[in-house]
Amino acid sequence: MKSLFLGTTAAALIFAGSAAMAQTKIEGGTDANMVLLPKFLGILVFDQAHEGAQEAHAELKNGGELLFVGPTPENSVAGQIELMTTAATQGQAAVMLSNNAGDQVAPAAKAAQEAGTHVVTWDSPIPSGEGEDVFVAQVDFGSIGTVMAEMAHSILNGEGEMAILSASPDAANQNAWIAALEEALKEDKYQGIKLVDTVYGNDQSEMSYNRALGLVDKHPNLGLIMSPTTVGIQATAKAMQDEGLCDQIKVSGLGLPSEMVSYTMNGCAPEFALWDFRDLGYLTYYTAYAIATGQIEPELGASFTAGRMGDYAIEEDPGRKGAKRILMGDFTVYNKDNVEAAAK
Ligand code: RAM
Repeated sequence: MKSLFLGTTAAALIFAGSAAMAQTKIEGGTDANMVLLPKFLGILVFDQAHEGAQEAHAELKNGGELLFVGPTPENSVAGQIELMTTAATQGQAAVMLSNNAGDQVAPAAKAAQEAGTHVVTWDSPIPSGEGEDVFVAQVDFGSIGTVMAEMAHSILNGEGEMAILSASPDAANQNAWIAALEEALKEDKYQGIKLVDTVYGNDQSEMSYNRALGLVDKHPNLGLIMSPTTVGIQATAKAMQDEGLCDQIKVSGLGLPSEMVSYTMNGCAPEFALWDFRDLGYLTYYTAYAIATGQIEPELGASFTAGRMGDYAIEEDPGRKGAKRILMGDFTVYNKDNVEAAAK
């Protein structure tokens, strides 16, 4: 009896082990036309994601086309919806979308899926998850709230007024991160930090610059502007520097080291965070290609090896009920000790 019991347990363990290791190695060589669709063209981090996608495209010897198309900044919502519809009409195998259109893009994304075009989101998901095969999440969205709360705490020494300068009001990623920050700020540790305002610069430099100055006028006791966008944080830091305000109002959020290095070294933006957009483009391409070529199903538990980046699995998205994500990983916090090396 005893040996039978052990035998069954051992068999179960072996079975569980082999199931956990069942990674699909993605084979290249099948043609699939794919579209990388950022929020809009002209943002450096999206060009970096494109480079990562191009790397994967070459590595997988995809004889199909990789298109990089996006709307103009002023027409982002309508433009994204139109490009999604066009991709479906063209019979593209997959669209990789960084969503700047909230749930307004969902009907077009659903129609694309019904026409046989897979929709993989990255950077910014479709909030409802409708019309989306899976979301490639750069980092855990909840943890961004904690990281921003921590940076605010260390910059303000635990006490002071903070305002948020975001991207566009329809940007699903920034909206989720702001909600996560507000949640994190409820902790006792952060009770000295007062969030006084949230404004939107639409990921456009000049508008962000002006909105940052608007915050300064409106809030005489402001100590920090937290900007969870690479465009917003750079424009805000420039505005504070141009006005000679860096001693009074600090800047933090999500930024690109090469764009932020001078503001970190001169003290305007002592700390900020980000992840690697090239890796995000590479992993997104692998995911979309694996799905579009039928090598994995976009279902919970599907797991695969994404080239140089290793193993990933589709899991439930803790932030969006019923939606699925692949979690890329962690991000880096930059300060004067590491920003110069990262900016190279
Ligand atoms: C901007 C975009 C992008 C976001 C980064 C942090 O470049 O809004 O979607 O991920 O900031």
